[in-house]
Amino acid sequence: MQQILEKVAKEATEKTNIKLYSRSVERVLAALQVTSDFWKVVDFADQPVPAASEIIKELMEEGIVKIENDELYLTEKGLELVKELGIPPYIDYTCQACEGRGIPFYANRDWYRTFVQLTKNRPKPVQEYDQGSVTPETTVSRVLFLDSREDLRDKDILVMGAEDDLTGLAVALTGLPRRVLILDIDERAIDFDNRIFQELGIENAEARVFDLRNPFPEEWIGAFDVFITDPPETVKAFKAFIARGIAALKGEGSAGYFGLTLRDSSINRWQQFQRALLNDYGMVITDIIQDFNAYMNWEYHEKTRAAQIAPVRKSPTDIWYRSAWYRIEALPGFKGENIQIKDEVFRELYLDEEGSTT
Ligand code: SPD
Repeated sequence: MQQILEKVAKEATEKTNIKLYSRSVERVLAALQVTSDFWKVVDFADQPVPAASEIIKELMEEGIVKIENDELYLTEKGLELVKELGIPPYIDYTCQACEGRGIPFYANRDWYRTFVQLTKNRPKPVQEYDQGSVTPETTVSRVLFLDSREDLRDKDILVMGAEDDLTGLAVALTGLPRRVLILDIDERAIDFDNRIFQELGIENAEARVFDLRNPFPEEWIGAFDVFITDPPETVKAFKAFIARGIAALKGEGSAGYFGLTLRDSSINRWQQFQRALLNDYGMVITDIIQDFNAYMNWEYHEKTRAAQIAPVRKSPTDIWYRSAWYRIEALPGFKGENIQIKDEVFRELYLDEEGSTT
């Protein structure tokens, strides 16, 4: 029986070019015992979409899973398999009050109310820039988290991309940092922020259109206490966003915050990034809060590779895309990279064999 898991993992690895293990198949089988929704299987099993999809297709070949009316079910053989191998159903003990973040977004009701009120007419996420905004509860929790790590008050803060989440705006609205600089390629997000700063007379925050594939000008290097970003999980984006963010940090004790997901990348990619953070950039990872960031579904889903390769045609109906929130801190000898990411097809920043939701 155990050999079936190994066989499925091997075949799925070959077809997706993503390294998968028996454990990956077990995670999918655990999820399938509590949901028939493919997108929830991806969520519960913490597998990249192409991996979850291929594992399910292989399990169907083996007669372990079936699809009825676009819903996934374990067959008799599948039920016997999970029983025999002792694979328990997925269990969710997530704290309902803080949604698993360890920080309740309502700890500062004023920040939450102000943010929700001011962002009612926020721009809609677009596929071109891999946008998919986090919930307002997530954005405000990011600010609370910063504050609880002493990375907010009187700090110079750089927000790099992902401003469809409006994290830079939420940070600036507290009035607590010394300076906030928001960079994003999307003019709509930048105009939205600057309009609010003007209306409210916020003078220490500024939003600028900037393509993060380009190097920072000298005056931004070593100029910030904190950077915040939420890049795609490709190696190119890691360099453009996170390595560049590290280059913008002032010194030891300066911190970086970013999201990494397991929906568009695998744990192998995480290992690669974590090694680079520690060995190449001299940073320490102080926090990883799994599923801290919850993303609202995006309207362009049907046009994505994720939708095309899914074993079902049904679109997600509920939140299923989440990412972990990382905090890293600079140690003596740290160094970032401020290189030009050029001559790349723009979509290569967002898509590779593991990523599929752009
Ligand atoms: N395309 C779907 C939305 C993806 C949003 N980006 C998440 C990046 C996580 N680091």
